[in-house]
Amino acid sequence: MQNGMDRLREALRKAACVSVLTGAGISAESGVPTFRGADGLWENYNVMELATPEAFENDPELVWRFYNWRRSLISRLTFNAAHKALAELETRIPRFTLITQNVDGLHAKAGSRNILEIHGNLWKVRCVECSMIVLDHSPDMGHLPRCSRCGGFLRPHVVWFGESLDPDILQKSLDASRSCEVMITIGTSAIVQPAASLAMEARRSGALTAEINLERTGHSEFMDLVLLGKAGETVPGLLEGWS
Ligand code: BV8
Ligand code: ZN
Repeated sequence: MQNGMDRLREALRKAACVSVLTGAGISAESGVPTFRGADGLWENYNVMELATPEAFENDPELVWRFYNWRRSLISRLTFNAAHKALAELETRIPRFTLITQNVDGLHAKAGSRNILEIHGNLWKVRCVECSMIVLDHSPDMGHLPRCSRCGGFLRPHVVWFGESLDPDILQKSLDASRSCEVMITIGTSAIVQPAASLAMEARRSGALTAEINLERTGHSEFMDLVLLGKAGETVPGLLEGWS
């Protein structure tokens, strides 16, 4: 009986179209705190209460303290072997789409190209007045950064809870989930919607679905393959013996 890793390796070598959905777990070994792990709290705030438009409305300085804390932390971190292996995998698959829930920018740093950042990007800020988007890698944006064009407040260009995803990016993610032969989810608790529904879309469209995670999730029972282990070890293993 072939084990899960062998079945997934074989499917990847034959596939013309592969989609991958990543979550906070793929960045955990880089030192980026996950949302629901023990380190999911910041200064005894619940992240879920800070990553909302209401929190920004009520106390923009507190929300900026939270995001500046994440920016300065992540600015000192780098991608890990799992990010690197996905960038390598992309070069070997004719049509490869990386859909990420993460806003840390580590996939691009590792060399991935076709990335759909469905929850935005921590290194982009957006003006609440004129909607200008600026890429800014400064670790700390200050307590109430302003737009250089119109003086409006700047906010992190990320999708907060209760906000809709960019419709174009969401459509591309759905298309990539429905058209792939293999869909792999890596390091996601499969709780946040609509991201979590993408793997089910792939399954409904007949793709081979695989989950890579430290532990089983609410999706495990629906996946064809469940590979339990650290992303930093399991994902590079997909390339083994594939010259
Ligand atoms: C929307 C950006 C329409 C911000 C993020 C009730 C039921 C169902 C849905 C809802 C509901 N009420 C509200 C909703 C919708 C809500 C939602 O899904 N809520 C959840 C909590 C139930 N969704 C939304 O609001 C979305 N918008 O639906 O729009 C709409 C419009 C108006 C009103 C209603 C609806 C927007 C969601 C986007 C939120 N923004 N990020 C920021 O980052 O600051 S989500 C945030 O959580 C991150 O992006 C993160 O990636 C994401 C999901 O978490 P995971 O990535 O899965 O990470 P997590 O910590 O949970 O799990 C880590 C996993 O890794 C674990 O399984 C662990 O075992 C594993 N792991 C750890 N280490 C490793 C590992 N695996 C392998 N190796 C390791 N080393
Ligand atoms: Zn502006």
